[in-house]
Amino acid sequence: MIKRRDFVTCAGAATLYQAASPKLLAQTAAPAAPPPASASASTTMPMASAAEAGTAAGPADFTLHIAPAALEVAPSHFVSTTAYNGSAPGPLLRMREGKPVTIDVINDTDAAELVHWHGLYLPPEIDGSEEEGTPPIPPGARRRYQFTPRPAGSRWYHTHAMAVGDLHRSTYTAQFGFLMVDSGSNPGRYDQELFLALREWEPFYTDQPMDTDDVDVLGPQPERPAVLNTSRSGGLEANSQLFSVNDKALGAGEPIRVREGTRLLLHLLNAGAIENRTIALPGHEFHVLALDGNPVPTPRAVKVLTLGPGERVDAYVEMNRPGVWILGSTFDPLRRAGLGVVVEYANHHREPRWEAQPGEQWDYTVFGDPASAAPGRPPPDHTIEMVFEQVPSGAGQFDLWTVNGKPYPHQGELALEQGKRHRLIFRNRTDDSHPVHLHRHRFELVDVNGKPSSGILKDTVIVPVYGRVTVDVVADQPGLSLFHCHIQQHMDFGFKALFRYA
Ligand SMILES: [Cu+2]
Repeated sequence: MIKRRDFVTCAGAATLYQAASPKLLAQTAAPAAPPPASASASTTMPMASAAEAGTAAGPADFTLHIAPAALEVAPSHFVSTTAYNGSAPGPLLRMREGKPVTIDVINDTDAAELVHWHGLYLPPEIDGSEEEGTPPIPPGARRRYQFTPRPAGSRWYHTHAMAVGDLHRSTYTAQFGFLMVDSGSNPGRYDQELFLALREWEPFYTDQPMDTDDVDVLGPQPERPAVLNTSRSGGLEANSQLFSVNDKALGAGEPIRVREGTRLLLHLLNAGAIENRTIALPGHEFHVLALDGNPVPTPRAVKVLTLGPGERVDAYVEMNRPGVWILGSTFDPLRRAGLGVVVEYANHHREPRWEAQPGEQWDYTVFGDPASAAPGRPPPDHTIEMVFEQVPSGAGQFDLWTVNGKPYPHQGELALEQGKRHRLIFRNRTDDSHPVHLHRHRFELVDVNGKPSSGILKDTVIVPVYGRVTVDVVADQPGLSLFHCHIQQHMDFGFKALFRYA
């Protein structure tokens, strides 16, 4: 399939690995666990808003400085961006479920910013969405957030500013980081823990047809219209030619160093703004434990993982195939353009090896309850249909994206009833797949393109090309909640809706 997304110019990029300097940077290889103390704050600056100000003026548990940064993503190739504390990802915010935390955020940029705490149950005033009523942090200001983290699991934080036509803003920048909410329960045995974010850099707009690694075009496409509207040509789309895991393109950083017989626990995140990514580690399997930080009913091993922007996968890997391997994109042009990291067994030194991964496709439903064991699910109290459509060039240079026929804002028609079970039916009538995210809630997958599912809880789900995904959400978080596609350009041009409690 040819689309404008995910085109990669191979010229130059193919040599990225070979050209990589042996410079050692520990970002990728070290178990990333900066202790809270390393991020403690001065409290001398005035609070930006009394509303969020803590009652005590003590030090924060964590401090995030939003500021311009230059990241050396490939050897001598610096990316000018905006980051948290100068790094990508920003500091790991590790906290305990139910134990209150204080986070100071200082905006050292010249634009208003918002930090969204993705996957947490937080009040709308601090969730980090302006649409919900969170106040932006003005340029030069500091704001203190205090909350009690829950639920436990792999969460993350990122900017929720709008980019609109500006590729130097919002999730196109390096403003993202991991946020782990630990519970008292035993996470299982592992020897090494890694936090790996998939990223693209230096995005640009293009109107040229491009190759794509979208595999879900092979799906059943239950929402494909009988007659496709091809009367207008599409608008510009964001794309990239430089990719990385964390802040290093493949070969540019230290390898992940492992020993045979150990177990590697991976916390994976697609922190990109543009497209779903599919990755593999040849010779090894990912034992998937959790999706979007929520333990799955049926943990199992798979050869490939697909993550839409905003999604997380927690999986362990048994290190039992000694050698030097590439953990990276299954789409050759993306991997050659940096989307990967080298995994090196002790005492093994040779060119990193990649092998194609034919035949396996990502399927959420394999991690659900087996039908025989599925607990009875109560019928929904309400059903809400959400139809996603695209208006080619409907926003000037860009396409417009609509939910139920209208771009954001809507007239308050998406109402939730407190305590009730709502069945949301996502109908994707476009030839893009959309990772849609609901703030402040988790939903249960009920059906993915005709495959029933039970017991999988998520906050972001890919609705495939011309596909249909049904989820149940129990309305237990009063207040406005934003729903949107996590592809930045789609969100910027209409693909948003607010849920309110009736
Ligand atoms: Cu989208």
